[in-house]
Amino acid sequence: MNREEALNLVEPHLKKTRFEHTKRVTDTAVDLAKLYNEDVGKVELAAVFHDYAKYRDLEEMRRWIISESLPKDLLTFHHELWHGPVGAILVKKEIGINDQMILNAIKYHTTGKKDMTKLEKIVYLADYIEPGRDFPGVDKVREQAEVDLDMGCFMATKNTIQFLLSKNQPIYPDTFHAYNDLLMTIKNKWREEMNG
Ligand code: DGI
Ligand code: FE
Ligand code: FE
Repeated sequence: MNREEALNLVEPHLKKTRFEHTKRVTDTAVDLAKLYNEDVGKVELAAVFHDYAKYRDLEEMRRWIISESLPKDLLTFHHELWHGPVGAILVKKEIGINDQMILNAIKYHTTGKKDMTKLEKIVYLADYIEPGRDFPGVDKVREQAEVDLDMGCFMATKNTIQFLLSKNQPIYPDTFHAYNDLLMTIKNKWREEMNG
């Protein structure tokens, strides 16, 4: 499936502004894939379908979480967290994508997680820095994204956590796991550079 075919399949599921966001995420993700030597075809598909379930009926998503044995604690957190994991299920069932690497990049694109693959990091970061985003501090993340993929992801996670804290919003455990894991990775890299 090429980019054009994938975009045609996702378009009917999204509002116009979300479809535009999806195309910008895809362009951004492809740039990152080239920069960090990841498979462009896989990155492209994961990015095109990352928000596939964004506008699914909440009751339907609740049913998928239960019937597909997704983590039950999702149900006690904000429903905004559901479209990633449910999206991965639906992209497999409805679009027929079976590549687990791609499905996981969709699954974890909102929260991140511990031990993200390069593909997961690229989609996670592209979603945060695509040119339509206007988060406080996003320009600094865009700069770092071109220097170090882990540093870019770390800054995106840190900003997201800070934003959620400022709004007294609950923070999903995977978001904290992403933060801790990326911080450790960056610190280890610095240590190696100092000793190297
Ligand atoms: O789907 P998008 O709008 O393109 O972006 P997204 O999937 O990254 O994020 C959707 C929302 O989820 C965003 O407003 C931030 C929020 N979010 C991310 N991590 C967490 C979270 N919300 C809660 N409550 N807890 C989290 O850990
Ligand atoms: Fe999303
Ligand atoms: Fe998105």
